[in-house]
Amino acid sequence: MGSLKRDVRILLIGDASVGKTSLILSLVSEEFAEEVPAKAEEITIPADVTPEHVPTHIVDYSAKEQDDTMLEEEVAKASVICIVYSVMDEDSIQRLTTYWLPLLRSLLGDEHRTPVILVGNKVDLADYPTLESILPIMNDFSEVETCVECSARTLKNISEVFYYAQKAVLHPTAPVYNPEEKELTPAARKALTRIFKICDLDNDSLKSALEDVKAIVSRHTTDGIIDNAIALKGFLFLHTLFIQKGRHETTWTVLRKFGYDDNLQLTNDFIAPRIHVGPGCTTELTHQGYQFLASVFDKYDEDRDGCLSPDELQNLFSTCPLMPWGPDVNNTVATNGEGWITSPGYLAQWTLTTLLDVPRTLEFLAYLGYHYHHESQLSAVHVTREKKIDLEKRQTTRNVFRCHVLGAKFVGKTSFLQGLLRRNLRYVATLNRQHLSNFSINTVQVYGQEKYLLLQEVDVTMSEVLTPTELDCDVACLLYDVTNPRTFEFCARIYLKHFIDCKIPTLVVACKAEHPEVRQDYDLTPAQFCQRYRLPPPQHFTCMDTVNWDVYVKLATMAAYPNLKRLVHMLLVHQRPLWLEERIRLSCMFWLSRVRSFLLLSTVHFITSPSFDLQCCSQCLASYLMHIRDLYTEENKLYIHVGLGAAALAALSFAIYKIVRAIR
Ligand SMILES: Nc1nc2c(ncn2[C@@H]2O[C@H](COP(=O)(O)OP(=O)(O)OP(=O)(O)O)[C@@H](O)[C@H]2O)c(=O)[nH]1
Ligand SMILES: [Mg+2]
Repeated sequence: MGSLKRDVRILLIGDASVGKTSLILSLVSEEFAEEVPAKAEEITIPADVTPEHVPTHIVDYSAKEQDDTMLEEEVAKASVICIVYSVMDEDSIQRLTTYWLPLLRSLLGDEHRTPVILVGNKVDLADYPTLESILPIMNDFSEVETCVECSARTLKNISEVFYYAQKAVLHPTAPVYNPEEKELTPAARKALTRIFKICDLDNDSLKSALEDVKAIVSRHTTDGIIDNAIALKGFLFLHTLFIQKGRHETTWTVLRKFGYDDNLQLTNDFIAPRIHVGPGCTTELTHQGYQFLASVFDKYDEDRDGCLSPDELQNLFSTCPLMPWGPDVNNTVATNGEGWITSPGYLAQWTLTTLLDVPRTLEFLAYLGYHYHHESQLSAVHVTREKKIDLEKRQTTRNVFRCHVLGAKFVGKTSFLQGLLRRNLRYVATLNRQHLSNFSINTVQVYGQEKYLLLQEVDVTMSEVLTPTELDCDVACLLYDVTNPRTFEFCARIYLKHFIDCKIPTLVVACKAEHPEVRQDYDLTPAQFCQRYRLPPPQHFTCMDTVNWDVYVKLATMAAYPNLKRLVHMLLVHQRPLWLEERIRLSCMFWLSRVRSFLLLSTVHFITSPSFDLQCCSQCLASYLMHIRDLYTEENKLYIHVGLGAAALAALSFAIYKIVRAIR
């Protein structure tokens, strides 16, 4: 990412006989040739032998062999132009300003950006300094990057000419420095300010700068050093100094590292690296991505209250050209009582952006300075494997699940979405309706693991037609209102039209469940409907005072384990609290591992010992029983009995095996 890898094309123009061809041939053969052709062939110097490590083409021009159109073409193709004059030929010096520089402006435009170098040749013939008459030209023609004197005969400064030419292309002055004002251009100030903010990791200026650098800054600026650290003003001063001392490459190396091109715009490669997301795959943040974004949060949460006040949020995005989030973000993720985004809410919002619009996440990671610590933003994003494979393998590594929420008008979709942010009706009533969002996202525990559940309100109340994108979710949630008899029919129709044949798990939710349920105007009651179509029974939901959080856990569980439909269904039918499901799973795992180790021990023992070793076996059994005694509580009784039964059965099988072997 350091410097731009591209070709440099150096064109030499100037009056006849000033020594253009000789200069080129002297550079190539490292000796002066008395006889030279009118025009040298184009020369390409491979990257590894040039000082800046870029392939360089050197192109000669001769009026004897080329007409104006050919010159025009070459000028257009050149990345830098050397106008050669002879220090001994006053005419050739005059013609720099009367002919050559105006010609370039007429061909390339008055404000052209092709750097020009004035090259005074045949300095071996002059015994007095000649540059004085040339330097003022630089003030009148800002495109002139530098002047250099040389001799093709003595080889003096020959390689410097080409080095300056390369440098003028790779580290041009015009975009970063205004020589008339003797200061950085506004674009350079803006870019360097952004870089300063990114490098200032703890938001208290650059403390670690070298002491002598700080000394220089403090000598030349009033508040360049604050609290023994380089402040923004000092940082900008340092770069002005680098450019004034001809060390443009220092400033440009910094700018390139942070993604800037020659026009001080962030390059496309930098903000939009290619990422391939195949069909059925999703995008999630990696651990590195979360870590980086969390560190940005910590840096800007200046009062350490775990929330971003509007000012802190503004500062956080001050290195970006625009705010990525609108006012609706406060109703999409968790906030504090004042509506300020909390740290988990902030990470949830990035999770949402990464899932729905990964190019935007990549772009903002670049603006926020992800490259300062990592090679590319791609390491912050993970493309999940196809959902089809997850279903085949019956397990998923995904952490973010999409749930589409559908329901007739006024059934309570918005409140259901807000409930995921643990907001009750009273709180929702205080919100500005215009800032409400169609999304909400929060973390939910699924079998002890933290997963993101993203709810999206899909508005199909009029058409009842779902597009493939509207169907693209991990779980569907159909809402009806227990107080309105005409709301369940919508759920039933949507289910029968769209979800009955697809593999998306579906949950019917009865909203406003604090009220008594009225009979729905539909052939079947919601419970009968769910039973007929083998759906989990309708889940009652209210967010009047406290929110029924269980529903979200169920949705996330169904999304995470779509192929365990029956199990989830069974658990939901019996309305067991979730801790019990967790307990069953953990207990099963525990007892399985116990039985397995017992079996292993017994097997090893039975197979290796020729005779039955009572002592060893009883030791093994004793330790096993000790475990059981510790765990034998009222709650665990059932599972222990099952475990013991399994172990006994296993032991019996081995005994039979042993006996059969002994008989044979
Ligand atoms: N003393 C001295 N003579 C030089 C130097 N460079 C070139 N010459 C001589 O100047 C004359 C012109 O050199 P060229 O290299 O042919 O000049 P050019 O600019 O290519 O000329 P055109 O192709 O006609 O435009 C030749 O006689 C060279 O030997 C130099 O550094 N010192
Ligand atoms: Mg020539």
